[in-house]
Amino acid sequence: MKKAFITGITGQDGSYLADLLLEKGYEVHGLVRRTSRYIIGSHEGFLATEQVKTDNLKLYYGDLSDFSSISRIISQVRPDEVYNLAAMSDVRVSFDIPEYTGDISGLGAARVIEAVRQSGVPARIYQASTSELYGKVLETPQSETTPFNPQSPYAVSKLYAYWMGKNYRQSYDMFIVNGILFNHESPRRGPNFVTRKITRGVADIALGRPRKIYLGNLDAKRDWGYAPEYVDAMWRMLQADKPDDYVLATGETHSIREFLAEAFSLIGKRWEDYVEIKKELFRPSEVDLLVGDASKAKSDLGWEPQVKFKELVKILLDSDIELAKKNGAEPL
Ligand code: NAP
Ligand code: F7E
Repeated sequence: MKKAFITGITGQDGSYLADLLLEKGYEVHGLVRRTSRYIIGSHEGFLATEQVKTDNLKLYYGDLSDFSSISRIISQVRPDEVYNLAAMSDVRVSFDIPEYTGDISGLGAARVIEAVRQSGVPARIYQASTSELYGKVLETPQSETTPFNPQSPYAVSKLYAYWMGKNYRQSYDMFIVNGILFNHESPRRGPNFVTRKITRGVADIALGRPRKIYLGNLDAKRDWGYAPEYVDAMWRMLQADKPDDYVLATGETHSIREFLAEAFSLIGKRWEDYVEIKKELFRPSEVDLLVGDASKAKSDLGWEPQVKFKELVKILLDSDIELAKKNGAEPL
């Protein structure tokens, strides 16, 4: 039975990846923090209070700031595959806590890779890289050969992690891949990211609750895909014959304004009647346009995303309407 170790297992991608690997018959080991949320998805209800063993899922307390915890778990578990998904992943917040962001999203990756190296365990490593590396883009669409131009402490810390992965691959012949993933969303997306922020608001409005949605820059464009499809490609990258870096994207780009228009059209209302722009929600430096070229992932990994923009908006909105019916109104 193959063993995988996932950091960030309580996040959007980690929870879908755990589902996928358990389905494939893996033994899954996950890193959780004392403050971590419940494990979501099909493992809903497993509280991270101690090392919980439920069939093939085992959780360990640790933190990407704590080398000893990562090193201990890797030496103990001896995983075949390590997925480093943990990060301080909020781009806007990274401007407020730049040092912490560097420690977790940058140095944290170095700690994981170095812990694997020191352990001598021949694990394959997936590093969660990001389209934010392209920043103010120098080429469109963006592919694996597009130069990076990061625009936030988050992106700069992820650039360090990206290069540490490449450096260890070259220096020590380790199997390390960088997945350069464009934005991907789902009902498990954190509520502060713009897609869920919008669909949670629209869900309340659909149910007749009084509501404004406060937003920043509506002109930014993103290439939004569906998270469950993206975690499948993470797994594919680690099954390849040789380690490499891959862009995952849909190849379509839409503005926040278009996302709003689509979500509101599904409930037959005008977004202009419900949205207020707040200066403080703009970022010190913005990433204006992202659109990815995932043809390398298609040719090497046989991966092609199926869920595109309109379907994605509907998936998020339907799920948030169901959630709003259950939970009542939530503050945005
Ligand atoms: P997410 O939902 O924000 O999840 C982040 C995970 O990191 C959570 O499990 C969180 O645990 C964990 N974490 C945060 N700080 C930690 C620390 N100090 N020590 C250990 N764990 C810590 O992120 P996601 O959307 O699933 O994304 C997964 C990864 O891909 C991240 O590295 C993100 O930067 C990157 N990425 C995401 C996208 C996207 O569009 N979603 C695109 C490209 C790259 P808690 O539950 O304890 O907070
Ligand atoms: O912002 C604009 C904002 O926070 C998207 C992370 O997973 O994907 C994510 O980063 C856009 C930006 O995602 C609000 O200015 C307007 O242009 O949903 P977001 P992100 O910054 O693209 C990348 C690939 C990652 O790697 C990251 O970890 O939407 N926007 N008004 C707003 N954004 C937010 N959050 N809130 C607003 O009110």
